[in-house]
Amino acid sequence: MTSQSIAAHVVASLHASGVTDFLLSPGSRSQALAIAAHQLEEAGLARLTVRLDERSMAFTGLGISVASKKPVALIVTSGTAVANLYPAVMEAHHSGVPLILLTADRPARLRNKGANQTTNQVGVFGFAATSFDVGLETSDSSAAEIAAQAVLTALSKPGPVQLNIQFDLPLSGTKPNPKDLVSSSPKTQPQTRKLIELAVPVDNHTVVIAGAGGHRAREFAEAAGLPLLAEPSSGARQGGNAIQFTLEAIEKLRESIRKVVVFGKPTLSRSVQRIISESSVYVENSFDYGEFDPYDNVIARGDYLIPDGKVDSAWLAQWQVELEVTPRCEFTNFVWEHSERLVLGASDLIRVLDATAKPRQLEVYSNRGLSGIDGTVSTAIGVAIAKGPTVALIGDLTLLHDASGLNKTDLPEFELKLIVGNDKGGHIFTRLEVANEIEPAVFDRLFKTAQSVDLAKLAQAYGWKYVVCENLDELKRAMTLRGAVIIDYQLVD
Ligand SMILES: Cc1ncc(C[n+]2csc(CCOP(=O)(O)OP(=O)(O)O)c2C)c(N)n1
Ligand SMILES: [Mg+2]
Repeated sequence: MTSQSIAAHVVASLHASGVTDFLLSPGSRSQALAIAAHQLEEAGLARLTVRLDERSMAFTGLGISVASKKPVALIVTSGTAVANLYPAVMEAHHSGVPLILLTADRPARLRNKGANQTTNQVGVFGFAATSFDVGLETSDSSAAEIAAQAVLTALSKPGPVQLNIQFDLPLSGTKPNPKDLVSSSPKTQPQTRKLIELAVPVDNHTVVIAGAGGHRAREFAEAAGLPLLAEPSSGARQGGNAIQFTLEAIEKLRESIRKVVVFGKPTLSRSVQRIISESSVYVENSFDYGEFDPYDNVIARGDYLIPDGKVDSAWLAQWQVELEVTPRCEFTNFVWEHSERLVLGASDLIRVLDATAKPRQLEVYSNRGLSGIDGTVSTAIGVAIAKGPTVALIGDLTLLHDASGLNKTDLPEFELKLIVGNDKGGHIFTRLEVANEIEPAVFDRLFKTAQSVDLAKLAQAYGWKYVVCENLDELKRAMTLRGAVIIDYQLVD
């Protein structure tokens, strides 16, 4: 049981259980895992993506996993490197993304003794990741079994699983090669779930709501003839039942809404939360996003909802309202209508789309597990690596928060347009009550945090193409650029 044989057996076992993407941030303690993952890639059995910053690396892995719908393994060295996985691990826990966290560790005998780069890594992610500790005494075959179990756990929950592996000197070698171990590795497959159906009585006071993960809502709404309020990231804002001007329509019809049928996890608007809190609620269980009952008013839930009846078309017709659109809305709708694969940042722009986007068929991703503005650039890079040409629509602070995610060193070629709605600070906060309660200068300092970073230089430093746009014609031209592009769209209200 050398470091290298443990690493090779773990990597081979992960592959046998369906992991084909490995991501790595360089380090010493993790060298055996790095070598094993590289050998698997050399054999044509996996893709290895290397990124310096563990936080960016983890979000890139999250993007790859969400887009490829497969478990992904992340390799890091010991110490603070492990903690840098935390934001992506929390997001993955709350959105059901199967990440396998391979955290290299010192031997357990060195814990709590002042040894360099040594801490208590086991279980460091708390509730957000199931944890296994692979000690020095673990045999190669047991390590392979634990790795297979880790994938099974990650897929069954679904969510992140930590495989903490202790390594002693010598830390690496070149044998065995994991490609020779794959066929003899244990194979696991999650059991298929038995779905419990639930028939939901529907009437002309019922609406269907789709939050993140709620793509099944479209099918239900169309079968029932009901209006569909689908968040842009739900994958259900499509077809004839999906409402375009959602918030305006809710305003008009609030009094008539008595029952809501919820798919996924809605998070974007207070209006939708209000109708959920004031109605009888039926929920389709989301295995990715978990429990949804924030107002303790769910009447019934099932794994697969089917409508009991069909409502006459007059109710749906009432939801077709018109609204005069603002420049912000024209900008977001332009992007929505000119993208086939879209990553949405968590802030104001996704909410503008929620209120106004025209239903259409496209692939949408957004970190709505915890709605962080961290890691969005890296998540989008992951989606682009996994699936091909991608557009991301993000705010200026969201770009800066993950500026180190722009580092393309060692990444494979990818095609990503980062469209930055640049309003110089956090526009979203102008919608909060606090905006009217404190002095404008204090508001600007505590919330808006107007940035004056030179994005052209930032792009140049990291080797991205850069173009600034003042209007939609310029944006249209910028959309024809290829490769890694930052489009700095000047948003003035
Ligand atoms: C990691 C993290 N920190 C802080 C927040 C709180 N937050 C939400 S939106 C936002 C500002 C976003 O500004 P920007 O990206 O420019 O988008 P805009 O609202 O201006 O479109 C902040 C700080 C968060 N969601 N996630
Ligand atoms: Mg902004």
